[in-house]
Formats: sequence, C-alpha cells, structure tokens
Amino acid sequence: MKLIGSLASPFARKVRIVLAEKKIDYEFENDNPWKPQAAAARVNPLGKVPVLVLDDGTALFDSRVIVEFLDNASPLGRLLPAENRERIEVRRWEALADGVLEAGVLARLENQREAKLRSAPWTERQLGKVHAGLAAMDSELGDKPWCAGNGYTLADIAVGVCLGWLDFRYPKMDWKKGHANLARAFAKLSERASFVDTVPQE
Ligand code: GSF
Repeated sequence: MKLIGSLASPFARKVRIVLAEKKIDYEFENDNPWKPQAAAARVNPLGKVPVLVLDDGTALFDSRVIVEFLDNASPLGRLLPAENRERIEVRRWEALADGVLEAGVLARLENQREAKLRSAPWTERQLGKVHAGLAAMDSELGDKPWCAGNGYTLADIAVGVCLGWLDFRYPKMDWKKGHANLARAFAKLSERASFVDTVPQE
C-alpha cells in the first residue's frame, strides 16, 4: 500500500505513527496538496492528504478512516479498544485533538493571506478553539498516565501529534505553559521511536 502525505501534515503523521506502531510496510509519496499537480487530488476528490492507496487501487481518506482500517488490518498492537464505550472514548480524544489541529490550520492559513484580506475575528475564533481544546485535554488527562484506559491507544497518538504540530507551527505559543499534564504526557510520547522517526518537517 502507498501513503500519500506530506512530512509537515499532522494528519499524515498520525497515520505514519499508526503504521509504525502496527509494523505495517508501506511506500510513502511525499506530496504537497497545495501544488496544482498534487498526487492527492488525483485520488481524493477533496484534494487533501493523507490518502492511503491500497494494492487494489482503492483510495482511503481521511486520516480517521485510514487509522481504523489499519488497526483492523493487523491484530498487532491494537490501538482501538473493541468495546463500544472504550472505543468511543478513544475516538472522542482523537476528535478533540484533530479539532485543535483543524482550528490551528485555519488560523495559520488566514495569516498567510494578503494582510488586507485577513480577518482578525476569524483568526481569534480559531485560536480560541485551540486554547479551549488544550485546556480540555489537559484537564481530562489529569494525572493519568494515558488519555484513555490503561494503556497507549490512538488517543495518545492523536494528542501527541497535535502537541508536536503546535510546537512546529506555533513555537511562540508555548502550550506547555499552563498545561503541565499535557507537557508530562508529551515528554513520554516524544521518546517513542514512532514519534522520533516522524518529527514534522517542512
Ligand atoms: C484533514 C486533512 C487535511 O486537512 C484528515 O485527514 O483527518 N480531516 C482530514 N489535510 C491538509 C494538510 S494538513 O493541514 O495536514 C490538506 O491536505 N490540505 C489541502 C487542502 O486543499 O485543503
């Protein structure tokens, strides 16, 4: 199978970490979805990365669908619990972490527009979601070692990817300040090989 992604995309990083944790071999196509000839646009009508192209040509998107497919594709290192409430708890964490990312991406795109076209209220609204999401994640994590249940799951991956991307794109935000629980969890996650090997890059 082939993953179309970029080295900067946090959603593609979530998938790359899941592939590494599940020890699944794949080909990686580094793509810039914003370029006119983007590979993603040929297989995903939404023109976004990540896309996972299966050996029979089926193109899977988005990252949430891909990670569910991958977790079920191999029994090794289960990242989603089988039991409904437990699985939904993990997916809710993922929705929260991905939501922080989506808001952060929107604010960043707004700031890349010509100065006269930028909307300060829009940027503030999106950054408000980032801050509210960080506060919720920090408080829900509390002093627990893992986001959901008794071990490492997709919830931890999604949260770690979100925090790593904020460091990458918003270094001045210094999210660790005021979020000691997240800072502690992030330090531990950042030591895992799957995280080290996929640090976001331009
Ligand atoms: C989000 C993917 C996305 O925004 C997912 O896979 O979970 N809900 C989707 N991808 C961005 C790159 S990035 O910010 O990770 C993308 O491909 N944007 C190109 C575009 O045309 O919006």
